[in-house]
Amino acid sequence: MHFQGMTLNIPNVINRKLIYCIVAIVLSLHASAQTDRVIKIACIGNSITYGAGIQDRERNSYPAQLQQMFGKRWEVRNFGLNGRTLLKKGDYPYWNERELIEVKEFNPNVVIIMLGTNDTKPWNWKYKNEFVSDYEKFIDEFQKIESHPLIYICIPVPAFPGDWGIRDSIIRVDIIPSIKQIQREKNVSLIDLYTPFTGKSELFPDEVHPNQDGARLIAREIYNILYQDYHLIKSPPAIYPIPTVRQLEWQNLEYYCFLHFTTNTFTDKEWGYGDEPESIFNPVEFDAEQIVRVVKDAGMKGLIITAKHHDGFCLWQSKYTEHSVKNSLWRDGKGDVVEDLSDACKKYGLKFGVYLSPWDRNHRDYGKSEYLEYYRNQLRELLTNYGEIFEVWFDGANGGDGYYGGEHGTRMIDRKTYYDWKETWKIVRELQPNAVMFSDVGPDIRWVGNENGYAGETCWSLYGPAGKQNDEPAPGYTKYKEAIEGHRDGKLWLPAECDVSIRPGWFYHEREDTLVKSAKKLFDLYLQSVGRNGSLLLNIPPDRRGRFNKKDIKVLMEFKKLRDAAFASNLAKGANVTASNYRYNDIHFSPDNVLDDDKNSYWATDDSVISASLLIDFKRQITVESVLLQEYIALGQRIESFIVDGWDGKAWKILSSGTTIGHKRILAFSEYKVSKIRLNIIKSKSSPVISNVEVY
Ligand code: FUL
Repeated sequence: MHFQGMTLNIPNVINRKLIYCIVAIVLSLHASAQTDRVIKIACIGNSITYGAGIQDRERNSYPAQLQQMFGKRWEVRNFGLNGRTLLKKGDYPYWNERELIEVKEFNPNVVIIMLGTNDTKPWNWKYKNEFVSDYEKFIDEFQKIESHPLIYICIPVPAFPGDWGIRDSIIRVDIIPSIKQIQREKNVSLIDLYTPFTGKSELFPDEVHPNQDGARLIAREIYNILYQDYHLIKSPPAIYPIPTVRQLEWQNLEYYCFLHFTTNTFTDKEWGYGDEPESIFNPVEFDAEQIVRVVKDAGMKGLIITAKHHDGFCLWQSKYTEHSVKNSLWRDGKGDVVEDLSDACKKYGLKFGVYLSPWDRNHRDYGKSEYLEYYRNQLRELLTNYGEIFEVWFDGANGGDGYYGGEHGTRMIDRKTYYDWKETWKIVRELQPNAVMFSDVGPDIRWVGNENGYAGETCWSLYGPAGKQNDEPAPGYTKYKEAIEGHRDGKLWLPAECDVSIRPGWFYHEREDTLVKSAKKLFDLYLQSVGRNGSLLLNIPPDRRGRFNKKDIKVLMEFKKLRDAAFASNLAKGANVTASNYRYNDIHFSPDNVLDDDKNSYWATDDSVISASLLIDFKRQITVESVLLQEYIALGQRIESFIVDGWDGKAWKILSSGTTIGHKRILAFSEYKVSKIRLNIIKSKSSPVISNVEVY
């Protein structure tokens, strides 16, 4: 036995050491294989990328020089093709080339697109209206690739007068703004190759193609950006659809104000018929600053005014109708509610938005095609004359009885076709490219499907609205009940906005002074909207004086206090945080990132890890009653099931659980005493990416 023991023992020690050694080697190989993974860059472009006119282009084209700068841990491949256009209808569209397939087969981590120069030729640029949509579709081609590459689009280098038909003026006036628009729309990265070449015509011997030194300048610019973005390149692939930049900016607002104010305030109605005399609108004490100050003090980030409700009365000096403040008694017909509010918002640093009811019960042309022109003209006025607009609100209530210029009657419209929404939306994009548009079908944010201010416990920002008969949807014509949860596999990124009034009605009615919602009720709604990946659009109707009623103000401030108290001090600050896995063991993706104040840093796991846990150790006992979680949604919404549990000194106890997280999830529960909290991600569409965890 003794001998046996000896013989067993010696090899055991050796074995163990050997195993440790092997494990260590394997782990380090594994880690370095992950960190040293070759990063593949596909350079897509025309002759400028190809390196036309450059001596020894195999070594001196910009992709070749980029390769030299990066060295062998990167593989840069030149997919440049002479004369190619981005436009599908151009003379030599890149679209038709085998290279497009080859790029996909290459499975790049980075795609750099520099196209557009050949599109400026007159015979190509006659299709300029298709440039943006073709470019966006072109980007879609690469977003579909398995490797989910990070996509960079380039503002092309300048062209100096030459006889190729290429026009620098078009690059400047049309291509540059279009590319900037596309960048925001598709949330891809931008590389400006135009500016670095200003005044450097000597680098363009034939006036269009940069020489070897020019190619070096391009490579250097790209290198600097990619080098800075190195961790981005290694970041988790996006899971589509993802938000646009404007949607991301909107999502951060979370809580903002709706103002329902018009002749209804004076007639005591909710829906004016459209025959109200203009004179009736007379808010003698109207004070935009009083309103905006309250909104600001209440912690809201913006305000949306019913510039025109269904009755058609316009709160601004529209030149297209007489049915407006212009003919009211208020300020001798010189007042402009929209202007005063937008000025006050500017002064107090709030965002400003407009509601323009498509249905107009006053207008004689409503229901006819002429009305569309009227509606769009009004939209143009609002989007041109009142500074920056953050949101345009398109209502779904459409058609019915009304005054209609004295003709009285019922006018029904086909909600699917009448408004030709796509054309109307273009006006908003053109005049206020940063504004989000709200409706039952987006295109930027969706109605949550109820007017009670809450989203579903499961709430995806992904949504694919369907028409009532499963046909083409339209505002006022959707299976709106599905909007409360959205769709896990929805085709569009359309986050939910939860609208609700502080009173039963949207407009002010004295009889509702006793029916103002309590601060506690508003707090619950906050948890059920903002705390469930939506936003809270809270309506507070000014009264007949044109001011907020003191009852509403009181509740708003109490509600603010409740929020401030509930989220006063984040107990997770200074705690120790670890995770079951983090990406490449690279600090850029380490669990600490959930506790810093940077919402753009995050904890992410390796691609293959889709269930993982995060442990927060407070190193002392704390009393906890809510946990706030945020996904880094710029890379898509991923998590579909999770549990939060707490260590009470003896065992793990489930504190709460949920399905989706998205931009923000707040879990409120009864008090627990714990020393550790664990977030267990049970199921995720792809590797989880968490940007923030707070504990209260
Ligand atoms: C609805 C309208 O009919 C209501 O009057 C209110 O404006 C609400 C916010 O939207 O569809």
